[in-house]
Parts: sequence; C-alpha cells; structure tokens
Amino acid sequence: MKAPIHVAVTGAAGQIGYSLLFRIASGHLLGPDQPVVLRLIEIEPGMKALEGVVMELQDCAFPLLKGIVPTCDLNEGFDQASWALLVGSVPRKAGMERKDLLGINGKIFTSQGKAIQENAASDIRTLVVGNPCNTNCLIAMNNALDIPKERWFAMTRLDENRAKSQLAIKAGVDVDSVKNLAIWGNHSSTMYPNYFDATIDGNSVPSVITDEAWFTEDFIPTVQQRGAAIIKARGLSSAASAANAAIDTVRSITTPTASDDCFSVAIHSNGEYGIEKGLIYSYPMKSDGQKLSIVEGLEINAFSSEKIKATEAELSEEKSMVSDLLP
Ligand code: NAX
Repeated sequence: MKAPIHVAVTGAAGQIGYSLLFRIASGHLLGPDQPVVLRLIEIEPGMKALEGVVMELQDCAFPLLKGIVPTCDLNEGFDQASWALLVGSVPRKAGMERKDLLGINGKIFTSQGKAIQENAASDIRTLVVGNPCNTNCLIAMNNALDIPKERWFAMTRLDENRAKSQLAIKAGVDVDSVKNLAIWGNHSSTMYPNYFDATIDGNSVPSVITDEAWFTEDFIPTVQQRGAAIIKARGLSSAASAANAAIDTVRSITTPTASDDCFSVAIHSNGEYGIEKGLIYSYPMKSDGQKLSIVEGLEINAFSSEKIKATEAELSEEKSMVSDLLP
C-alpha cells in the first residue's frame, strides 16, 4: 500500500468542491491505487456546510480515503499537502469593478501563498481555479518564492474541453478525435482557443471544417461566453464540468502526453512566443509524467497573433492592478 498523498482543497463546501472531492476520494485525481488525505479549507461561514460534506464523504466509505481534515486554519489546511487546489474565492457582485474583485481575492491568495510555502510538502504543486485564476495564481506564486515557479498552475482546461466539444459537434465526430486544441492566455472572455493547430482524426481543423465564418462568428464566441450561457440556463455557474477540468488538469500534468496531443494550462511565462515574462499565461503543454514543456515551434498566423496579444494585454493590465500584492 502506498503512503497517502495529502490534497488540500479551498472552497471545499462550494459548488465545485461538491463535485470535486468525491472524485479525488475515489481515485480519479491521483490514480486507483493511491490513498489520499483530504484537507478541506473553508472560511468560517462555510464550516457548517463543510460538516455536511465531510459526513457525505464518510458515507461513501471510499477505500482510498485515509483521512479528512476540515479546517478554516490555513496552516493546518496546507500542512503536508502535495497538491493544493485553490478553488475558493469571492464571486464578483453587482456593481463591483474588476479591480475591486482583484483586490479582494488578491488578499486571499497572498495569505494562501504564504501558508502553502510554510506548511506544504516539499513537492507541493498548486492549481488555481478560483477566479480571476491566472492573476490569483500570480499573486500566490509571488508570495511563495521558495517554491519553484514551475509548480504553479491556473486552470484553462474547462475552456479547452468546451472548445473540443464544439469542434466535435460541428464536425460530427467523437470528441476524442479532436486533439492539439490549446487555449492561449487568460481564463476570461479574451482567451483564445487556437483551432489552427488543432486536429480532427489527424487532419488540421480548418481542412475538416471549411466554414470559415463559423470559427469567428460561432465557435470562438461560444467558447468564450460558455460560462455566462451556463449561468443563464442553470441559474448557477458551471460546477461539475469545472471540477472535471481540474481533475483532467492534474492527470495531464502527472501523466505523459500522447505524441499527437497537447493540453492547456496556464503557467509562469518565461517569455515564450513573445509573451511578457512573469505572467501566468495558458500555453499548449506537454508532460513526460514528471516535467512539463511548452509545445515549441508553432507557426502563429496573423489572426492568432492578434488574439494571443489581446489576452496577454489583459493579463498585463490585471498584473498592474495587483502590483501592491506582488513583493
Ligand atoms: P461557490 O461560491 O459555490 O463556492 C466557493 C466556496 O469558497 C464557498 O464555500 C466559500 O465559502 C469558499 N471561500 C470563499 N473564500 C474562501 C477563502 N478565502 N478560503 C477558503 N474558502 C473560501 O463557488 P464555485 O462555483 O465553487 O466556484 C469557485 C470558484 O471557481 C469561483 O471563483 C469561480 O469563478 C471559479 N471558476 C473557475 C473556473 C475556471 O475554469 N478556472 C470555471 C468555474 C468557476 O467559474
């Protein structure tokens, strides 16, 4: 029997948490033979609901679940964690400016970054889901500079999964026929699903879907506005699909990527493809199971270049809005 891996999840009593925790405990995150301890972090008002979630986790009798630590203490929450999934954050309310939201959440991610650095296991890796996730990740990372920068991630996988499904539906193929679809940039309405490098059954997407107007008038806006469409239909933001994307992200980071594929996650940019160094920017990525690398040598056409720059500009602006939180 392997030693348990401690996984910390913030916002554990929230919507995404409710879909995510049960899949972690049943082995979907780290594998069917890997025991886990769940360290569930909430703020004080969420602790009562978290009690109920803990009861339900116990009632599943998951063989892999070796312990549950519900807490609102960050030091206890991140203690021994090898993975930190930062899901909790304050949602944008009516009348709130983006700058206000960045400031409120920024303070949360400052203290979480520090607590991760002080308490987590030496192999800690962190995935930020709570929005604005790229900039929240930037803040946490910069408040934990003893942890290597390549261990920080922000989630754009839900956007990738949405984009792949849209392409599969349009082409009338199974979704696993679609490969190499990467999201570039910010997890926001400026993110860019680069369909030029994607393939359907090994053929380039624009050679399979020849309706050019569909990409700009339908595909890109649908992917960019999908979150809003779900809120409109469901009255609540996407949760199960977001939890699924978090699982997919960790699996893709920790298992080798197929030679004909890549995946999307936002990472610390070292200036690749001319993007401002230091931003948390989503790129096409590959993993060898241990280390990640950005897919190199892609030809970026003028259309893609404009989109890639626009989402970079937004991230750069977000960074300047939180400069007081970056030591
Ligand atoms: P909920 O409001 O259902 O749950 C959030 C939970 O976080 C609450 O239980 C709250 O008490 C807790 N919380 C708030 N501040 C906290 C803190 N400082 N420490 C610990 N817990 C804290 O939101 P939910 O639907 O679960 O969404 C969570 C976050 O994911 C939101 O920021 C949301 O915008 C973001 N999303 C990100 C996505 C992505 O692709 N990156 C997609 C889905 C989702 O929109």
